[in-house]
Amino acid sequence: KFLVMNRRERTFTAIKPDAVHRGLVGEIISIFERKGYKLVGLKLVLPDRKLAENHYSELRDKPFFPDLVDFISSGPVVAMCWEGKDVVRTARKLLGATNPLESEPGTIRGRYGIDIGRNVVHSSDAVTTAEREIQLWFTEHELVDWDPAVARWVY
Ligand code: 3AN
Repeated sequence: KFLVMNRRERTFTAIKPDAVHRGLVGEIISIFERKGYKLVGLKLVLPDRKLAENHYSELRDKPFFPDLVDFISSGPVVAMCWEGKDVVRTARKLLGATNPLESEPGTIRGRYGIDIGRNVVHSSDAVTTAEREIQLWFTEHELVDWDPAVARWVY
């Protein structure tokens, strides 16, 4: 039972405005697809300040909070929900460290990010955070519960 639950773990991942502006959307989605995760939610959003403030509410006392809210609501964001075994923690590994001096070259941030405030992608930092963020960004009917095993046209 645990294994079944675990395989169906979900996370919220977002491609930030800097990456959308730079044309990195396909590249980033591809990394998650090829890793083996299942895409269950996907949309392009222009977040308003309320959504941005809510998303980063845990950082509201940080000095960079106003800049962070300005940035994330400054352009399109690709909101995604990915599903799979241990996806919350593994997605964070694919992203790499927040600080560009610490993100390994093989990671998304290590490959594409220079600035801590413009760091290309976001992904939930824990299962409980993921639940909150998925609810914040998606309605229930926007999440598609499809089964890759029923694709009979894949030989
Ligand atoms: P992560 O995005 O890796 O979970 P958090 O949650 O600590 O990191 O920070 C959220 C976002 O806030 C980061 N993605 C980054 O864009 C921004 N941020 C974090 N630390 C700083 C900082 N020292 N200066 C400017 N922006 C920051």
